[in-house]
Amino acid sequence: MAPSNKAHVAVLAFPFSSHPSALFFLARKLSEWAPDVVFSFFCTPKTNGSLSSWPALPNLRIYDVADGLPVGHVSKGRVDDEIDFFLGATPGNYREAVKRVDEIEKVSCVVSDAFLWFAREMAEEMGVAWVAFWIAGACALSVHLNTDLIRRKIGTRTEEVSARMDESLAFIPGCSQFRVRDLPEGIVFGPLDFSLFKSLHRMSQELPRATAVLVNTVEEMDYDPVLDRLGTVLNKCLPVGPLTLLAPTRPDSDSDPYSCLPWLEARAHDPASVVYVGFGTVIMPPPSELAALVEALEESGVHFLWSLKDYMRESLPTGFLDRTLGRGLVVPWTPQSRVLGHVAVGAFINHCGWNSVLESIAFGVPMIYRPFFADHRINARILSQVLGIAVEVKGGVLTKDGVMDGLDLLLKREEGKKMRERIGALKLIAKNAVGETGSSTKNLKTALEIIRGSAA
Ligand code: U2F
Repeated sequence: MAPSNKAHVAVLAFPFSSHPSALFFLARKLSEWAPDVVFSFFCTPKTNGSLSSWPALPNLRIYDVADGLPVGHVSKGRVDDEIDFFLGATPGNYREAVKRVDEIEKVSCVVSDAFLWFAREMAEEMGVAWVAFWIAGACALSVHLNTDLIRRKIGTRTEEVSARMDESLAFIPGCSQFRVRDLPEGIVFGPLDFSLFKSLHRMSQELPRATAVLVNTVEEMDYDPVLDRLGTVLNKCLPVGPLTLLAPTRPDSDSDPYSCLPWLEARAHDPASVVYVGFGTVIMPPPSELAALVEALEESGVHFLWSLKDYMRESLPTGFLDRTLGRGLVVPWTPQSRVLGHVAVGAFINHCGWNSVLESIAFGVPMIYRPFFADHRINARILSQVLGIAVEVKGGVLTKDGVMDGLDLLLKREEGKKMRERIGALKLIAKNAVGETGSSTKNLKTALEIIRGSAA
């Protein structure tokens, strides 16, 4: 091992959905701010490959960790299986990879996705600080951190939980607007023995021991009592979002191979008239809901841009694309942030994935949502009950009438105008937070000090 006083940060990413690119961006931001600090980013080969379009930085290195997939594994397209294999390979895969770089240049701090709870043990064994990054919102983090309490109060047996679905979580400070049914799977319902849910439970026990937890939210925007409470449970809670706005350019999501932006430009004369549809990187509505959405888009006569994975395109009814030619564009990938920032876009139909939510806020576009799993229902309640900037599709699932009603509300009615005003105010708050003296910038600088400090 070469003795060195130089700070060397091991960054451990969780390789699924939008997690790795968010942490990679954070690592890049810190690398740019601190050229004297070395950052070693660890993720699976497939994900690392997808990050290769980013320009290289001299102090940011990328290393592979094993993905745990059996040799010759043929993907059935089920992300749960891949997560299972991956978690089966942890923490050994990270330990091995980090040990190799530590032998060459001593690691002085571990930064990890909060999901990777074992980073605490690794950091402790190396005698360095652990800084965790929670990619989602403060309320979702709060309910996870209270997993044991919620289980004690509500139980975990299917019959007892089903009978209490409408009870409030008021026993958690700041969470009175959430009901048991809004909880992410794996806390009191869902397959509690699924490897990811077991990991999240461990995470809830380990996070209070992290030196600091960075949260992808905005101090002035998130639901105050929750952030205050997190500040007492965690050693240090640092809201550093929205990451989207901290990112000047993101080659992974900014490129526009399907010419969405010129298409939107042709609608620039009619501000807030186009609806953008996108359900993130993991889920896709079931076929019946997809069909209802198609009918609503067709019958409403609105202009729409839809990010729809290629394998789902085949499920679109025959003739739909031809019939909506000119007023609809369906593509497998969009530069989402830039789309939401375009003047022509007036509504976003989404699943309440936290990044999509923050991006919509960052660009002032009100939402129609259909939550599916994980933190979606919690996020949904904040958007409608607390912030008043989104509307749930009537009945909670995509139906033709529900979607058409939502579109009418957002694009035409007074209520939609009010939502636009409220989200416009939040847009400014988010923008200020990432300004030179804004709270998120300040918090990220504090995080950097912690990271550097542990080099001493
Ligand atoms: C998981 O959410 P997802 O990754 O499915 O969805 P989002 O959090 O909304 O993030 C999607 C990101 O992918 C980008 C988009 C977002 O940054 O801008 N994107 C794009 O640029 N172009 C496209 O055509 C499609 C997507 C999980 F399901 C949620 O529960 C969590 O809230 C979330 C964060 O943990 O991760």
